Amino acid sequence: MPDTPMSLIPPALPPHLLETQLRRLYGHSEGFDAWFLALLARLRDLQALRPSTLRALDAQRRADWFCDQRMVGYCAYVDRFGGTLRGVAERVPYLQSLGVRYLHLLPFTRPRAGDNDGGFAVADYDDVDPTLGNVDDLVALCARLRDAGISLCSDFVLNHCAEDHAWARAARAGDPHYRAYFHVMEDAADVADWETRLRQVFPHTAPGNFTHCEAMQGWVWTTFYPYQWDLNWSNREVFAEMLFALLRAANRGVEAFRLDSTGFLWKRRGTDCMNQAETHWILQALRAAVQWVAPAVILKAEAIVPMRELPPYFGEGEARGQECHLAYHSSLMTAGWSALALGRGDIPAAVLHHTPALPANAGWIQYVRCHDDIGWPVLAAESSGSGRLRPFALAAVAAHFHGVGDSDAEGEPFQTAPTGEVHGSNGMTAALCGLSRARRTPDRQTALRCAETRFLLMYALALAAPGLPVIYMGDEIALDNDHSYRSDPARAHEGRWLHRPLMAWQSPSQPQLADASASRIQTELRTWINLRQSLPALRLDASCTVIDAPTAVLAFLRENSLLAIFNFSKQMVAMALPQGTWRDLRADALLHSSLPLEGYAAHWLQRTSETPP
Ligand code: OTU
Repeated sequence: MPDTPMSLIPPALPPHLLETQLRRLYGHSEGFDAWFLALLARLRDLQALRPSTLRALDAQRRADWFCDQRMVGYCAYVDRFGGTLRGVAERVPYLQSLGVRYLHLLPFTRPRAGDNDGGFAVADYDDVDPTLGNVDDLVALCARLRDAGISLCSDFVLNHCAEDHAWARAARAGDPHYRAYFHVMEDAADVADWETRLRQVFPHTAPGNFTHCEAMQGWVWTTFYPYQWDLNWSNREVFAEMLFALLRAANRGVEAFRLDSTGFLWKRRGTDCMNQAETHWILQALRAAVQWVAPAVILKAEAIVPMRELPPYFGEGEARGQECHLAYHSSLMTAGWSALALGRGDIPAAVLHHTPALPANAGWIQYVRCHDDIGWPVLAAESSGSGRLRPFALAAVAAHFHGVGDSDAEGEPFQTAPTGEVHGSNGMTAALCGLSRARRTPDRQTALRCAETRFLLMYALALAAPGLPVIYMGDEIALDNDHSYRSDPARAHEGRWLHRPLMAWQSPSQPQLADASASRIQTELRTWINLRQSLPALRLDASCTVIDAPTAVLAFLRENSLLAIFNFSKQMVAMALPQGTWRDLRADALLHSSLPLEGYAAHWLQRTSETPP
């Protein structure tokens, strides 16, 4: 268990990394000292403006507040979950009944008019999407959630803003100050040179990383969609503007920020511009400022990169533990799905075994699905095999979830690149686990039970793995894919809307259940969540040790007392148990020496003694 963490009451001065890292980034720029002192003054203003209720939270909150095993997350679009921010507030009792204590609402800031990548093209960081409510509604929702013991996590889209953001409009109007907020190439050869090393995020719907803009008399850097203009973080004004925007949101009551597309921030010629050292200096400076002004607030890196590239996002060396508090373990998520497709528990076992140790008061986000595709390339290194892990084909995994061959999955490919290498897969958990297909199968009881077992296996893994587990909206009632986007001209091009269904409600506290499967999944998931919340061995930062198991099985010990076992094959497999006596926490049975695992079974066993009876 971590030592009693230090108090969060802000010290008289900001953590030294604020100045150290800002000097490394911008110290060469003209007038840096005066700029830095002015920045400190603005930060003190934001400290003074921080509401007393939030300062009380700062004072009482421990540095490890988010590490408790009772922290279970939920991720949802405001409009698809509650219609508006007020609708979300009305459904807080429902979230409480699910055991949720961390709510990630997808972007609710004012987005670009028209297509806006689900809100990830931000036109105003300080305003709320008028279709969802207003700033007062946001402040009220944060207070309502706080009273209910739920912490709001908000996206902070810091790599880019919308092309109709005031900064971009001013730049297009010829203002040189704001033109410098963006990366503008005036020469096609320059663009071609940069492109040679850059990755393609949307090779199918938005190929290339630059968009020509007549008004800008050049090409603007657009890693994502053409209307998402990458911000120039080598410009200290961008740092200041974005820091102040984040802290103003923190002073409205946001307690966690999902730093979107964090890996892309710093552009360096001759590289893929991913995960650059300067990106970490930026994040460490942001962390230092946040810790000074709003110490109760945490930062979550959204860096969908192989897990070996993730430790720097928590801070290394002199900055160890001084960058982000959380990061998505997308490698374990994709490894779980790979295991399900191939019947190989050894794949997530290898990923868990090689998961890097993290600083104190820092951890992973564990998840099954989210609003994005499953991005298979994060597992490229593991798929080529290493040590005892036999190679596996990510293309075969993706094909399984696209329903190829005898698969009963109903996922769909996302952004298949022209070169054909596997990119991503879309689909709700129900569709990927075969439950959608089973629901339409005549003699469906067997198919339903098998699909439901696979579904629950995936969530029992996310709930037991080291980290903070986040449930994706609709999974808790086994919602299917939503195909309606195909007939919506504004969304038809964007396959990820397949797994962004609307929640239907009987009442604000009870969603509409589609069928008996939805009811069984709802009941079973709540049982696993309640179980997790009673087990200190499942704290985010509790140890995790993978133990030997048959190839089809993943088994790991948490704090040497909670043994989680998952059979990723359809066949029965016998699992030899470590010495001792174990209580199966679902079957409430005492076990020792071995456990027969049904197909796709998940078991959590608690050690009752070190010695067999
Ligand atoms: C993030 O995506 C968001 O989660 C996506 O919903 C946005 O489209 C995107 O940024 C632009 O804001 O940045 O670290 O499906 O997984 O683009 C990787 C592709 C990201 C996303 C990827 C991800």
